[in-house]
Amino acid sequence: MESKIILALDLTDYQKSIYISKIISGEVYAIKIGYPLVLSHGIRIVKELSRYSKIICDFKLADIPNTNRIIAKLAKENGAMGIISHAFPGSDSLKAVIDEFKPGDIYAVVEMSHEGSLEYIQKHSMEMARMAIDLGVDGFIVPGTRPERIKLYREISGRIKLLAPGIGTQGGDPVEALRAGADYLIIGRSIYESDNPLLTVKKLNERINENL
Ligand code: BMP
Repeated sequence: MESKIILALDLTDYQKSIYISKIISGEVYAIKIGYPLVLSHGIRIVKELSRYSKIICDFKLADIPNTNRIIAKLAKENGAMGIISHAFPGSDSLKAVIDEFKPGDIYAVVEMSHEGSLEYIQKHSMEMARMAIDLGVDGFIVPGTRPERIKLYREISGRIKLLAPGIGTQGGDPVEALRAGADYLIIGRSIYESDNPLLTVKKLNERINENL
């Protein structure tokens, strides 16, 4: 069975990121990389790691359409399979990412896993989700820390994939998030900071397969 796990590789260490990507790639659906790695080693790290795994660029794009487009192009040219964009800057900004990055997968952040997400983002999350569906995104980032919210997104999302971060270190439970309707779990520290990341991922995959 295909793994439900997307590894969040929030590292700055080059050797460690290559090592973990190599050993873990066969056990995860994809690897998500973001500013920690790209600011440390440049956009070429996307190309390098895409030798081992599908890469999702977590750039949380939140700019005017033109700037979003330039960044999405860089991710695409360097071999990213997916890109994460914020939805809150509005439909024109998100559409620019979609137009540039297709046929790659575009995932829109509609709600976040941390407490601060309740202050502003959550208040408009359903409107943002509907806008993103209309524009044709492939998936949403939804809070793995709030399974009851994942259920709501599942109800309105149809074919749209739900990717849930916040599992493990932030308190979310993998099985609960998947039962609530998540398609994939984004997991970082509880894997790459563990003593044996490969064993940790294997055990997580086993637990998921046994409980779904
Ligand atoms: P960790 O499992 O170490 O908490 O990592 C979670 C990953 O998911 C991080 O890369 C974080 O930036 C990202 N993320 C999140 O935790 N919550 C969100 O709402 C959106 C995210 O992209």
